[in-house]
Amino acid sequence: MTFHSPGRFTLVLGLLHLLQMGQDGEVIEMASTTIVVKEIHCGSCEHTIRTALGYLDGVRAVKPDQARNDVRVTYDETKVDEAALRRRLAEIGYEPAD
Ligand SMILES: [Cu+2]
Repeated sequence: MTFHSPGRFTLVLGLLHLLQMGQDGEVIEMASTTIVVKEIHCGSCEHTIRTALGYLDGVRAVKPDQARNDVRVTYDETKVDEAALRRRLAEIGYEPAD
């Protein structure tokens, strides 16, 4: 499952924000965050996290990292916020660590 197409990104503003052209040409500001969770055991966990967060409206990209026990998420701040991402992670068994 793919949640974004890197070729569509047109501009990177620092490390935290991206501007992306929407299909009708408007500029959507995307936010990114990295959430540390207590443990990501394996590649199957990574898949579960990608799928569960990817179904939330406004989530564009999910990059779980098993080695670092964290999840990098790129999302549309007008549709979803970090609290909702953290709640979803906890619901599926990956409690945020901080
Ligand atoms: Cu696992």
